[in-house]
Amino acid sequence: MPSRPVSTYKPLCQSDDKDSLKNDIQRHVISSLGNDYDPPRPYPYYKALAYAVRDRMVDRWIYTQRRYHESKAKRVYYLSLEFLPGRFLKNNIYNLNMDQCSRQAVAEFGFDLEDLSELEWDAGLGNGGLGRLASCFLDSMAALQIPGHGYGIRYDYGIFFQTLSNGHQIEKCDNWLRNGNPWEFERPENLYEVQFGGHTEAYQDENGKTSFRWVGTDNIMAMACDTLIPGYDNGHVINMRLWAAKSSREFNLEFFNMGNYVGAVEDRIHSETISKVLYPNDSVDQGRELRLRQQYFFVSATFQDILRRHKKHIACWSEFPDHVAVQLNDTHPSIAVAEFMRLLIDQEHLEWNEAWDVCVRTFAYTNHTLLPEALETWPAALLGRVLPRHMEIILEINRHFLAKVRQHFPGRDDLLEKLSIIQEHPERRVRMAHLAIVGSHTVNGVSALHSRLLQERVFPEFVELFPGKIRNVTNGITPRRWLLQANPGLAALISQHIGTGWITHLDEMKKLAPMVDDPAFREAWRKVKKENKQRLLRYVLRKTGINIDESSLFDVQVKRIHEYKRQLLNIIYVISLYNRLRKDPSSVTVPRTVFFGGKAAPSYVAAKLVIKLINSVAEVVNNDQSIDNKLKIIFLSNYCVSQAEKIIPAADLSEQISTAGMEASGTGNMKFALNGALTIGTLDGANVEIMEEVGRDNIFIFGLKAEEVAEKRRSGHNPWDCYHQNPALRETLDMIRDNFFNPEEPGIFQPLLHSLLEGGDHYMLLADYADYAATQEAVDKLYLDQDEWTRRSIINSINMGKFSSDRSIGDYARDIWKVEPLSRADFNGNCPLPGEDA
Ligand code: 26V
Repeated sequence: MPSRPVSTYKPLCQSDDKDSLKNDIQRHVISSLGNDYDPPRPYPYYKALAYAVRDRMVDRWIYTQRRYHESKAKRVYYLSLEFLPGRFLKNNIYNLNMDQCSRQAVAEFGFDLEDLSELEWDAGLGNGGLGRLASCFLDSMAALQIPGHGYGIRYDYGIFFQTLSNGHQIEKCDNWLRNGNPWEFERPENLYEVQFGGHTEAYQDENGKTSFRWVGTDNIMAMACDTLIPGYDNGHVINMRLWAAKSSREFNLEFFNMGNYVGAVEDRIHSETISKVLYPNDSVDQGRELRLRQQYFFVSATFQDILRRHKKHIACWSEFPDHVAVQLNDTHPSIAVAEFMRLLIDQEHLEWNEAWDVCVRTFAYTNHTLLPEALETWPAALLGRVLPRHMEIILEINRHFLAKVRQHFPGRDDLLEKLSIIQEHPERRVRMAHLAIVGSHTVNGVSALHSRLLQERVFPEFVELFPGKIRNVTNGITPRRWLLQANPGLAALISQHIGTGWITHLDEMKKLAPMVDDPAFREAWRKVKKENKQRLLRYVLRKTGINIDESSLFDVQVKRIHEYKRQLLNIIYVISLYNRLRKDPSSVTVPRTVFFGGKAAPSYVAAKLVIKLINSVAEVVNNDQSIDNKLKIIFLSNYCVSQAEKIIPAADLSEQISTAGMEASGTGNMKFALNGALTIGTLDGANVEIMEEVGRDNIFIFGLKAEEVAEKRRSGHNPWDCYHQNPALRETLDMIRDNFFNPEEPGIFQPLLHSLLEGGDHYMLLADYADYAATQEAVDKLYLDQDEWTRRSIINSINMGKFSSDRSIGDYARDIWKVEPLSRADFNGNCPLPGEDA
């Protein structure tokens, strides 16, 4: 091969000074957007700024990809059906360390960077924690200079847009690409064909060996759309490649020539539905064919892309796992195990055992939930119809696997049924978690407790069979978005005292420990919180027309609405507070504003009813003049990443109150504590580790522990006992029963009461109520001592080092992926020419 010519390319617009940025903004307004630059209008200037920022990432991105290529570094592929990046503008500006000059540049056009940033649509290609985790992880891979790639689907419609009508959730479609997306590069030249349906055929290859091919398929094209993810101030830019579905018929002239023009277009629309919409997947809604097609579509395109990139550089397949690590974000991409086996066997003609060894050494799988109803399974009939060859391969994987089980547990036929990848009853289904476990070298849970419960409760037989395979990597969040960018006041205060090292080494926040005893520092800390609260208050006034008392305790629960997350427990306590206020306003010493935010899956009836209840209670409470403005309830519609950035820095109290043993980790809990909120929470998920880091005295822990929940469920829990023993609770439940908050729609909340009292209180809400209420009183008591509250707020924030996603990614890189960061030296040199390796 001829060697590549030495690059003479010089960056076109790398200068990060204000004037060159201004110049580029104006150039883009004119030549990229075709607008008059005078008078400046906000939207074109937002977009032009985005283009000018993107210009400054492209060179570094090409350069980074070129370094990956030349250093032959091992790479990580993070496969996720969900990413929740939120808005990009400020994130990219901060990561490129361009905030000063960007602010100045737009100011000279008469704009405020914050206002321009608000014009960007929030990219919501995920449901909640799992998707946001994927985006935090990409930020950390870029920050740590780990050769990494994110792969997913470019949905036309992300998570639905939530509005409220008479207190009910209404879903609207999230047409996030309506005004175009200045951050992405569409690559119509970068297409792969993905097969569906058809059937399989056996044939004899040239050596007389029986091989299989998959024929008669319906094919769809996958088009790459790339978004650049810059690392923090390090010149490293990684790629998030999302696939958009395109019809293959578009390229088939014959189809048109047959005269069926309209039919061809219809067919094209049908093909392109594959990447139309993100599934709101956290309700029991399984077995949807389109969802399976989405999973395979994305996996197939991704593997074609990975193999294209690596095939020519490896001497033999057994060294492939030395170059490539693939992380499966939950079971959603786990069909990849069967797909990679298919490629190795049918196309590369490896022997089964050889292929299997390569496969297992390539994959690792992250489990994100213990809830049995949330573990994905596909009807075997459906999988066999959509992906016939994969079904055969899965059965073959299972045959080999069960042989191993028999060998390991002789005579234990009961275990075969438990461990099998195929569930036989009541219907034949493929258990994707089993496929992922068997097909991976490492499986991890996302907090210490979750990983232990996975080992002990969900997969004990797998632990015995594969000792050491199931491990823990505790989740984390990126301090760039969740502190530097979301809370500039606090970030500045911190940097003033300890410098800016914390931005990439969050552990350094501990250097602030001596400041806890400095009254002036505490005062400054309080001042920042106050300003953040004022900012949120203005937002709430704009959005809802409701006036909030800025000195009230801001008590916040924002997350998906789910029974196990127990927003219902929170609102029941709030009703009891209201009752106390009605009887005697002076009995409540701390005014509270209780914030709720979150979406319910559209088909999740109970969760939607909780939203309605919160809003009904809010309506009554917020309009009751007799309670001296001591309680307000705010349900903020359409909770999303950009709204989280406004809410979290303003919170005093963070509600993390899931039934112990049910929240795998939580990541909101980390964001709140990092921003100085105190947590009221159960010993669930990562709350346990947060308590360990901040100290038992600096967190409000209540309720049953995971083991106690299990024990109570076994021995029988009688919710009526709680009802009878607690007059305040009883009064509250009676009010709901008697339609106090919903005289116009009597009876609508009965299903909620029924699940608590008649349905056995599965989520232990009544069992935990008394302790929760008592702990809320301890919260009030502490809040009266503002100085002590602030002290604990600081202690929380400065001890969050462990929960940086840099630590999580460091753990994955070292223990699971075995990849090394590229050294800084790799990033000093000439900019390369754009190469074929992107
Ligand atoms: C899915 C389903 C589907 C069936 C009904 C119940 C149910 C409940 C939850 C889910 C979501 C499962 C995957 C998920 O989003 N897990 C979240 O992952 C976060 C990142 O690791 C973690 O912080 C959250 O605790 C975990 O719920």
